[in-house]
Amino acid sequence: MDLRKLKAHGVLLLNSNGMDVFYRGNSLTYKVIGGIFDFYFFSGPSPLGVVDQYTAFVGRPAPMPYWAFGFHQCRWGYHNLSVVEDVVENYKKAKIPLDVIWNDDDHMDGHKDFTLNPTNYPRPKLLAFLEKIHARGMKYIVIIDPGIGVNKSYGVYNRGLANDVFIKYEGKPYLAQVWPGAVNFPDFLNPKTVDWWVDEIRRFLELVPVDGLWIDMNEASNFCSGLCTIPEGRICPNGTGPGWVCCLDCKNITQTRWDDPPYKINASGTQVPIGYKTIATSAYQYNGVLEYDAHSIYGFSQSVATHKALQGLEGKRPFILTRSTFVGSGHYAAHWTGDNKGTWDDLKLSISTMLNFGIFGVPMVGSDICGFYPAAPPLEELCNRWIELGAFYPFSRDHANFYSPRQELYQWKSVAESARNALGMRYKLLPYLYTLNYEAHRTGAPIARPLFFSFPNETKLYGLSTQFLLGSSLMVSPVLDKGKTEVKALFPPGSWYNMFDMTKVIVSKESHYLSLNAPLHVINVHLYQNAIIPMQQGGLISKEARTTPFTLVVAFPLGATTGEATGNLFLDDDELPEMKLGSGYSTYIDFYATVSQGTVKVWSDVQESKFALEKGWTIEKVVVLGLRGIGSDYEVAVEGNGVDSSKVVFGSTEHEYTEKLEDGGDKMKNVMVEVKGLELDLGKKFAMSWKMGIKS
Ligand code: MIG
Repeated sequence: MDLRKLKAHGVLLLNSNGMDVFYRGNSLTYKVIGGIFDFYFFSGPSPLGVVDQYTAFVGRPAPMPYWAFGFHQCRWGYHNLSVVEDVVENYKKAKIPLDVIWNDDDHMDGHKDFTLNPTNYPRPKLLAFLEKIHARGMKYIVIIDPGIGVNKSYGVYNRGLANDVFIKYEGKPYLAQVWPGAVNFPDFLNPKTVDWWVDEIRRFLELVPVDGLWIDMNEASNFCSGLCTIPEGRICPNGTGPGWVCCLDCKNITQTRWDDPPYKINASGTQVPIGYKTIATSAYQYNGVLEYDAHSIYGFSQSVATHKALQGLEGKRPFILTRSTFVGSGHYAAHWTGDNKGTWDDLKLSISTMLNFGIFGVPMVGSDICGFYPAAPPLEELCNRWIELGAFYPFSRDHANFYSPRQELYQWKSVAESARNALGMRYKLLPYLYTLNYEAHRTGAPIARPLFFSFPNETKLYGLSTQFLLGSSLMVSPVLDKGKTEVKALFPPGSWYNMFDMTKVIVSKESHYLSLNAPLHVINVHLYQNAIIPMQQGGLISKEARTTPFTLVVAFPLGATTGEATGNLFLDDDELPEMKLGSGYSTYIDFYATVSQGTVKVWSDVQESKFALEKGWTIEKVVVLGLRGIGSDYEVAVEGNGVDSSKVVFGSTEHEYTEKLEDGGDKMKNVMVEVKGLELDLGKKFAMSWKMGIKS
């Protein structure tokens, strides 16, 4: 996407060959080593227009289940089930939200996909554990790698061989090495392979009722390079050295132009062959497709096959997390940004990477919170700041390497407090995040967006990668530097309300930086004017949080005597494969508010009320920000439903500006009106109004 002279457009070269891409600010150069020049231009002219046009073409972002927006805890090295149980218990004890617990390959038997280690993860105990956490609404996800262990006593491999599902080299399955030792790679372009894969996942779900699958190493990553054979008389891996050292007998393949093309792309640097530590580029996939041509879609093809399996077998909305992506991957899977480091630099980088993937049509994205590779300790301060930022990644997961010190959020008192604070806000905002997922699915709009998406005319914002928006109206301004208790944040013009203390507001006349207070436990999140945000009470598991009453937060421009605000809310049964209206299990609500001639009105319009009414959701509170004067004489009317006015409490409070105002402005008060004690049926239209009397 390119944004210049206030207009955005997009360019796609749909090509799965190796390439270098150079963007030099005003030119884009592709150096492509094969395939065809299949170019597409998306005319925008707004950033949202570009992603809408782009995702209409490559596939709309996948709908995610509600719980996927909860918090996830993972690590490599949960040696046995007791450790996992302990982690879940500790989250509960520390009162830190947790929806999903993950296993890396520790649950596997000899690193083999779809197996359980009988000693460390005995099936009956694992099933009992899953029954327990499922009853609470929690979920469980495990990893799988594409490499299938070459092992005559391994059913997955034997059935794969029998069905001829693997990528070939000179007529034989191409031999590589990953964690199980020698492996073959399934050829997901082959329909037979897809059938076999669906069947293996079916078998696995019978073994363990997992709620999603994590597909790793699918670039594909290979510990060896070239043409390999299993060494005779030697055990590989022999169990003493680290498992990632190549122990097969391999020779380089250099004679072909597919392995040694004249132009060296910057794959793993330009000094190594393009087949380095992956599938040899002169191998063949289904129907005579050369690996040289198909290399970039290996992970994509695995996402498609895995999605087919989960959707078809369970009839449920799949959750898949993939490391390797290609054009269109967002239609099938979520993405994490791979093996980052526990450093302040990688904390910063996570923002631009996340924002890019939003633009690529993969809006469900996040980085390993607190970092995957351990950096020089201490981690404590960094981990505080990382959860404060990571609590607002669309996909929010703490994950660590096998060799890292433990870094679950409860490991430090300070991190636990920051986590309760930041994730506490996330869990109140779940209905907003989920509605953004619906919008992403409908229109490609990223969940986390660069600021220029909402303010394309503000050229100052174009290069900003230290703050971002959730949807069009929530701005997150994290601390990204060690030892800082302030954050310099850019504020586009308008009124911005602090989400943690709504009496605080920043009014900006033109985009400029302000210094915000940000002590260790504070993350700055601001709500923009003209918006209505649906919130709930939060909780420790999204399933519970989802049943609590709603609050609507309405933000007008500060002190406006005429103004309007809008917002929306999408609700559905998140187990349904599709996310859409018309299913009988979904509701869509528009919220509106106006202030004009001293009268404030707030109302809703409901499409397909049945689902929301069945669920019994209510609105308990309406908060209106930015008004002038003191409110009185409220009136609430709900279509077909009375309001017990004896329970309703109407109040308005005046607040001084507490945040710094750089460009002066008149010292107007921020009046906040709260209408509490409501029991409005969310599924029914309502309308309320009151008068504002300006005190002189
Ligand atoms: O060679 O499964 O990016 O998240 O913990 C490492 C072990 C393989 C790489 C993934 C990482 C995961 C790790 N995997």
